[in-house]
Amino acid sequence: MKNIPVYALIAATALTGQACSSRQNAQADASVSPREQLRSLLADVAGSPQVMFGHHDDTAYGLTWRGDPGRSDVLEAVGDYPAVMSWDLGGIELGDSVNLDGVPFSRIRTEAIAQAARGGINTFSWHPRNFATGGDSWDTSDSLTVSHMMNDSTVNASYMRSLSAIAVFFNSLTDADGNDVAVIFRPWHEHTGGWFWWGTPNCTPEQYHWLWTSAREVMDAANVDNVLWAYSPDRVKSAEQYMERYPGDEMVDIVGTDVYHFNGAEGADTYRQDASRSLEIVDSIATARGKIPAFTETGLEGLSLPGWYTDDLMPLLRDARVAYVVVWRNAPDKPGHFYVPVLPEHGLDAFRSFYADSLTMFAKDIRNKNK
Ligand code: BMA
Repeated sequence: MKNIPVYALIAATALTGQACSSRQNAQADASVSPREQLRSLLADVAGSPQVMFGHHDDTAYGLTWRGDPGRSDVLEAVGDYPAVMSWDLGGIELGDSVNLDGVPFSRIRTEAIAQAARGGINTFSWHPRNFATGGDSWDTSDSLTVSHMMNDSTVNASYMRSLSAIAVFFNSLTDADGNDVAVIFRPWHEHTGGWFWWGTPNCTPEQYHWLWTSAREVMDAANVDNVLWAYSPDRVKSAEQYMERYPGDEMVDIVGTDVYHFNGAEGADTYRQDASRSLEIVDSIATARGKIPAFTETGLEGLSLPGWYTDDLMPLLRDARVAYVVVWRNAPDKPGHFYVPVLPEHGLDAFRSFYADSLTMFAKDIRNKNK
């Protein structure tokens, strides 16, 4: 059992509905791959009243620091690391050594492996440049971007090289014993909005589908077998809208949604309504298709409402069926761009109550679950 990560001890009772305990399942089958162990952990938590808490770039930097070993704004606030850490691969397509937010890919690798060693989970998004224009993910100036990626051999080759670089990165995630570290990959996110070049107004459903299949084909050809794939549109109004560009059951393991809280107190009702509607849709689709539901991104930038974690987020999580929730980053170099409180006036007390509540799971809760 030495080589089995901590979540090996949990199996997929939620998805399979099997009667024996999850611990028995995994012990009976020591050959369960790290990816299936991760799926089992996620399914297990999704089927419970609890939710794992996640934070983007948690141990890479915080509001007032960058790169300090072992540091985390979440750890400093509540004495524990988040259960889920989110990272971004943007910049890997340029061959850069640091990502678009200045985090070295070598550091992301080390931190993701450290997070897995403490029993936690890692999820990766990708904000790639615009392959046709050389602009960033938010460059929507060329509505033929995906068409160029498909049909222009030079643009296509550069995209394929980027996918290969991602495959190399995922294949490099191994623990101290040489076992795969399984992670979540969440490409082409928030496509129901119009701000990214892969968003709904900027490419056709067929082109969006091709983005998924091409990514999947390159990963499969490179034998990447430590990845669960997450589909995460921005807020949606209906299941039809959610499914409009769904790449297919064979392509997706996790269904999620990204819904942010804008406009402070004035925006609270809209946030509650939009998030609960999107999360209900996620739940119904996860149930119908045997997928894992997740709240893949949320947050209130700058925490202008100090009670946000208990007053706004917690009620949503109590009603939703999700395995995890991720809040975005505490940027040291972008004033006001933070989502986890560091100072009391931004709601440290509420965040500590959120942590102490039996609803939420942080890193130690995953470890304790297996004792
Ligand atoms: C956005 C912002 C940007 C950042 C990007 C990728 O939401 O945080 O500053 O570059 O995510 O992390």
